[in-house]
Amino acid sequence: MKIKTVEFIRSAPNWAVLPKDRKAEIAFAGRSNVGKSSLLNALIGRKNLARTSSTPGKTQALNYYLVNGSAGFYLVDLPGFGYAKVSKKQRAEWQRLIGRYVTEREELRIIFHLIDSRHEPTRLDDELIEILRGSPVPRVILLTKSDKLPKNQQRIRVAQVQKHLAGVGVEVPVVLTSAEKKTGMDEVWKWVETLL
Ligand SMILES: Nc1nc2c(ncn2[C@@H]2O[C@H](COP(=O)(O)OP(=O)(O)OP(=O)(O)O)[C@@H](O)[C@H]2O)c(=O)[nH]1
Ligand SMILES: [Mg+2]
Repeated sequence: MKIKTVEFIRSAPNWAVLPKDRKAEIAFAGRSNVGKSSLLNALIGRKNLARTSSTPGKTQALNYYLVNGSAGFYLVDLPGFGYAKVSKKQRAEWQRLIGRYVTEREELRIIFHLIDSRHEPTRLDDELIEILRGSPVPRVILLTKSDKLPKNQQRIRVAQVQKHLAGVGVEVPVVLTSAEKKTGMDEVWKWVETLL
């Protein structure tokens, strides 16, 4: 994928303000702090275009980044799924927006579901797996922060997650990534090219 330009377009806190220009969209979903914004930055080779933070809850709306201008497509950075430190009402609203987005958004071509490579999928990961099961859009699981995992653990972790998914009857590709070390970026772009 040749990336000529990337620009931040808008931060959309609700359905009504999603872009209306019908460009293809690629979404990054996952629980708060899993590394969605960092991965997006690593993919486009920019340090901090998508704002990241060691404190969960940094991304608080659907953030749209336009790649390659008017003939291009959007990368969409989603708010952390199930982020606990906002009000119950706010959390429910985001959850509903994310749920509606992944099931109804016609422009959506791929959903990357990010899961921390260091741990077994959590309850929140499972909740998102269930929501995504209702989506017609192809999805790929990206295991994040693999640089924090000893080398000999990395393959084992991929296999464990695949087994976990098989256990709940979900069959999707699993890719090991690190935004820090840029691991897996070519493979992620390959999925984008295949499904766009
Ligand atoms: N070692 C390592 N740390 C990472 C990696 N990716 C992200 N992090 C760190 O994890 C923390 C969270 O990263 P973000 O990219 O802000 O996570 P997010 O999923 O966008 O979080 P929210 O916006 O709160 O939902 C930051 O401190 C990052 O530096 C990685 O590949 N390796
Ligand atoms: Mg973020």
